[in-house]
Amino acid sequence: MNFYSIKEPIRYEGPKSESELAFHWYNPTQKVMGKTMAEHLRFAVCYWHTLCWPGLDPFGGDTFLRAWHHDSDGMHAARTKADIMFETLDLLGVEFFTFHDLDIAPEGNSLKEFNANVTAIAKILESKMAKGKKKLLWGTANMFSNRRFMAGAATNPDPDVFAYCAAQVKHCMDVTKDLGGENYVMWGGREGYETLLNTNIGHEIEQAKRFLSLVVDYKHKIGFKGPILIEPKPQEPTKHQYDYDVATCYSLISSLGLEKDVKLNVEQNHAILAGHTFEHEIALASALGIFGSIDINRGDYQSGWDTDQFAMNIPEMALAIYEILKAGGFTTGGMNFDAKVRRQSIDPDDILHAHVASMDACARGLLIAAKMMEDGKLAKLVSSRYAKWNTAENKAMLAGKENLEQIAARVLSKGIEPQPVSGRQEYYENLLNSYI
Ligand code: XLS
Ligand code: NI
Ligand code: NI
Repeated sequence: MNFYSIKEPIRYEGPKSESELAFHWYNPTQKVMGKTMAEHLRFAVCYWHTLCWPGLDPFGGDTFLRAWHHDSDGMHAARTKADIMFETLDLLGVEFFTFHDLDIAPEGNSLKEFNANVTAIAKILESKMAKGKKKLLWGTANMFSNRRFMAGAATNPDPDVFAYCAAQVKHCMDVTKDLGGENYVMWGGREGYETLLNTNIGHEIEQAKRFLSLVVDYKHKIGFKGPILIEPKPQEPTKHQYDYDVATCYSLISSLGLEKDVKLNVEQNHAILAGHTFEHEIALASALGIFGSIDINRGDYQSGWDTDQFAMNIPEMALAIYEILKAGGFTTGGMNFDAKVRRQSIDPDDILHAHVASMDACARGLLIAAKMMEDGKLAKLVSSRYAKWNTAENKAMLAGKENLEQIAARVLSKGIEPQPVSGRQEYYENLLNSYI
């Protein structure tokens, strides 16, 4: 039984095509700066928004009425979801997918049962992946839905919850490795607090650090090659989350000296919730040497929560992809669609339209960003802004070859008086528009 109305994979037909369900810009085999679009963009379909979310909001329930949400046999529902995930990947021509353990299999009545369920479904996924030439971008453990996590996962005041999380993550890492997952993600939605009145922040941070160290040790123990990716988010569901943004995560990672093993999964919606732009977060992660992957979506600029809409804003994509190209492109990372159709988009095909539209927007962003790279005007302007740092004297200053006193003496003896130079913001902005 097919879930969608079409059976043949959606094709690239070019910008002039009037087909509703075709790629107009995303042409997987088209070469851009020496790589194909598919190699650049590395799209992944996520399990949770695509197959698990039933369309509810705080004021209303299930609008999608998908059969498997009402299936009393949890393992049967899990097999249905697996079938539909691979149907989706095939129709879209997408190579990767992502999941939480709880997305792919039912919890059962104990961790033992949950692990067995996850393992059984992973076996099914494994054979579907081999048959369809599909790959796992990353796996992750859901440590936020069950009520046991209401006061936190690894940062819960109760050490039994910490230990339970260790056991759950161990199993999810094993499964991710068995499926050839390219990364392992940790998003700490409950790692934070609701009120300081009942919270010992120092203790909770110590717990978070211990947990991350345990995970990295285990990654080495099992020979998991990919990085651990932390996904920063400032709030929601918790009022204040410890993995607030890229800068905050860097301080956690670098305090443990784990910059080689732990990178970041940057999400657009989380970036804007933290008061940043998406491109800021990508650029900063890259500058700090911890850029890993992205969750591609779009937050609403008026709402203060994670609306997880499909990314459609082409100039915004261009700026984000420009930063990714500057960073050298993805290695193990990719673009995971952490995005859901709106709850009024109740037709199965809406899921296809959403992905196709967003993949086209990303492809256009890529083409624009590649023009910016190849033209090189922006990069040249920026490097000329910093050109004075290339003199021997200034290089030495940056390298720490002079102390504060020596610098002060040099300024006074040479009579150095800085001459302000225009930042030319409007010129830069116009230059950006010329590529779009
Ligand atoms: C929630 C997060 C979540 C992670 C995976 O806001 O984006 O979906 O990507 O746990
Ligand atoms: Ni996400
Ligand atoms: Ni999110």
